Parts: sequence; structure tokens; C-alpha cells
Amino acid sequence: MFSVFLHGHGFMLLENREPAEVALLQAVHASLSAAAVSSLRGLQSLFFVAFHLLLPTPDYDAHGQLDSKTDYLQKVLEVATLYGVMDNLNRPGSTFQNPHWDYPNWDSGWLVIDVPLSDVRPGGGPIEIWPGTQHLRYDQTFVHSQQILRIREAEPRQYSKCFPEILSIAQLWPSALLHSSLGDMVVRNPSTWHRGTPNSLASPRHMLSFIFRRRRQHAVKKPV
Ligand SMILES: O=C(O)CCC(=O)C(=O)O
Repeated sequence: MFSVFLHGHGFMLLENREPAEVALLQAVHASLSAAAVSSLRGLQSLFFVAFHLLLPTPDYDAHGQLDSKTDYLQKVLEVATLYGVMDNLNRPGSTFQNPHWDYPNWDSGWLVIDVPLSDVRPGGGPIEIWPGTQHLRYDQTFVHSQQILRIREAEPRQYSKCFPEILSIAQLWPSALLHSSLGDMVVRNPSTWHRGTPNSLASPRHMLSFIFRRRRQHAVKKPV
């Protein structure tokens, strides 16, 4: 089932109501700028999931066998790099982002886990995701694929530039709005198209995003 979701659709939403971990997530958020990697060690569920998915042969079905004595952060760091932990802030009054991918799908080995720091209900800025788009062959999908893929410092990325071809496909392709609860994990292949949606509520929506990349020597032919 996990392989159908993450490999087939490009994302999955896992519940995590572990109170100690939810409290730790909030503490991490409070001290994000100063956060040393070691301060994340108690996020056992998150690193447990990440470790199994970042293995050279991803183990989609290991969920539910968490061993509290194992240091899963350490295990993750043996097979992958933690590129960053960022606060994806969606402020009240925000509008739609452009549908985009974070990394093109030929740049493999990336995994992102988004953790909302509040319950995200309709109108509260849920992330929208286009299942299966991580498998698209850009050269067969876009007329102007070169232009869309040209990502250089000096040029607008998809975040800030709306490519009509991406937008028109996104309008036709079924998408999912991921409503979630504090502490849940949205595990996604960052090549899967997604965007931020309007936050029409009075409070900001904070979401921690953990960005991992499998080490080159552990590369798999098929990215998760
Ligand atoms: O904040 C969100 O819901 C989405 C953020 C996002 O897609 C991004 O920053 O790349």
C-alpha cells in the first residue's frame, strides 16, 4: 500500500499523534534558527519513516515496527544528507502559489517530509499536490520543456513565474488537497507537482519541511 501511494502517486500522509514528538516539533520550530541537527534526535517517528524510504532499496512496509532504542536520526545520516529544515509559512491572506516541483525528476534521491504545526483544515492553506506528476517525461509533456527546465540563478523559477503549460496541465489533472493535523507527516517526492493554497483564516499556518537527499553511493535506479 505504501509503495502504491508514495511510488505511484508521489506522496502519502501519515498520522503522528505522539504527544512527546508533537511537543518537540513545537520546540524545534521555536528554536529553528539555532537548531543543531542533534536537537532533532527525538523525532523518532519522522526519522524512522525517512530512514526506511531512503534505504538503497526503499522499505515501504516497515512502518509500525519502531524500536525506541534505535537512533533513527543516526541511521538516516548514514544513508542520506539532511539538507535542511525550514518553516514553510503560509500567512493569512495568501494566494495560490504556481504549481511547481522542487527538484526536476531527473535529479533523483530527494525526499521531503512536511509536518504541519497546527491542524490544517479547509481554507487554512493545505498543500495541493498532483498525484503521479513526478513520473512525467518533461520532453513529452511540454512544448517548451527547455524553457521550463532552465533553472538558473538569474532566471525566474516556477515559484515566481507561472508557465502557462504547467498551469494548463495542472488545471486538467486531478489534484489532492492535503488536510492534516498537527504532527502528521506529508511524505513526498519533491518532483511531484504541488503548490501552496490560500490561507483565508486569521492565523498563520506553519509547517516544518525536512529535506533529505540519499547519498550518491546509496543511489537507487528508481527514486522514491
Ligand atoms: O507551503 C506550502 O503549502 C507549499 C510550499 C511549497 O510548495 C514550496 O515552498 O515549495
